[in-house]
Amino acid sequence: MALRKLNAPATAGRLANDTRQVHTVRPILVSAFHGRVCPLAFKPASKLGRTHAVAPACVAAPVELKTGKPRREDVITGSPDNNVTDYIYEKMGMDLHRQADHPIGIIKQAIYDYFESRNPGLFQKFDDRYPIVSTRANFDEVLVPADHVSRSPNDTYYVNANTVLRCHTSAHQAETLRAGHPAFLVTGDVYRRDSIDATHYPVFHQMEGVRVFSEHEWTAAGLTATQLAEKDLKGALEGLAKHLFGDVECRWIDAYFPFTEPSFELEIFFKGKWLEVLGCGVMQQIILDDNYKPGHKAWAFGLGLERLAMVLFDVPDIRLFWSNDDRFLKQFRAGDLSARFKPYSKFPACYKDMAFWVSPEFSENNLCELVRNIGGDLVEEVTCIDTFTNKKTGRTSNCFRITYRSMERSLTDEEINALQERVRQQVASELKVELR
Ligand code: FA5
Ligand code: MG
Repeated sequence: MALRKLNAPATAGRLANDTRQVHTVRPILVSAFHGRVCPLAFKPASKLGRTHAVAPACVAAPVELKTGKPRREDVITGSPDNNVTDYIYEKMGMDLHRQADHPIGIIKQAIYDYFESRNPGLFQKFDDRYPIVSTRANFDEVLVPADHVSRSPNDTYYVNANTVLRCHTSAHQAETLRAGHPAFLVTGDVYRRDSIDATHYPVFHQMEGVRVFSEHEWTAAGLTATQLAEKDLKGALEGLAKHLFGDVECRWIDAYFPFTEPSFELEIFFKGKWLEVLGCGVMQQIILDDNYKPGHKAWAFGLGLERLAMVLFDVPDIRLFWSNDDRFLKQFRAGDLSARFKPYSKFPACYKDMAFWVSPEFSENNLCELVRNIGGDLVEEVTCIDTFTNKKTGRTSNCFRITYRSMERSLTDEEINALQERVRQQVASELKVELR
């Protein structure tokens, strides 16, 4: 992942991984600052502030209750801003999180059960919110600044200029608070143009959690409002990690999100690397004041359900969750957290390298999108393995390695060569780069 977000401003790069300081303890550790950034954790140069009109305070507003698979013409609209592909549309409405025997459905239920046992009856649960939302809900109402990288069509799927496929379940925070709920869990499919590897997929599932406190609660605890929210948040999530994983090695990382302060990410040590599984923090006061009632405090989190399911069930590649293969699906059963994925066989990978002179318009996300549209789930990883700038001409060359591998069968050379040839042709014609 070293070159993720090639296009992001230097301050937002993921390249600072090795400079971060983290303190690690078992089973959970609390940490210090690190410079790593994810799409929603990009800190703009401008100071956080209220840069957008947000909804006026109101007590109860109806929540959009459309459900089911959206119609194709409501997603692939012909608008000049539309950048959703059929590959993405096909994934909509599959609702893996609502399938009781699917690992994503199992982990959702396990998290529900945990919160139910910790605070019986407290959390309202929603798992059928429509995934097509306004830019206002997805960004403005959670204070995402106008110049934030996550708003770019390079990162987000736009249905039209004012409507997106939600890129996080935080899109439902404000409306659910306005409906008057003091504690809730919202689960759904979310969509992002992103890099390609074993832990990133353009469609995945998140669960948003929010809990509001009132003044008597922090007074009774002898804490400030923020202290109580932070303490309860970390206690809840550390308890969740223990409930799901037992003695797994975890650490807290200080983070940045526009909608929380302070903010944290939780990472779990999985297959030799730290894997980020969630973002969270103390909700920005203005979101609560505008959408709930003044005089309260809240925490919020957003969990990546695939990431948690990978750790719990020992699933090595995120593409497996979309498999129709019974050899995968039959390994899991509702309520059974003890299943561990047994690979049916590891098919060989095939690597294809491709070098080109980039142009200012080039982005890794555009490349990944193009490769995914041609190769579908046969694409395991796209990674930049070399980059250099010619001193004389000032031109920069990138070499990307595309790894093809099926989870289900062996691939033939002819098949891969044909795919790679289409990739090369489209890269040259659509990405404004010059193949070398
Ligand atoms: C968010 O989406 C914030 N909305 C989370 C949040 C909510 C923070 C409430 C504070 C308060 P982030 O972009 O880091 O943050 O994504 C959250 C989680 O989604 C990640 O930790 C990871 O588990 C998962 N995730 C992100 N991108 C992908 C991807 N491409 N594939 C699979 N999982 C992903
Ligand atoms: Mg993150």
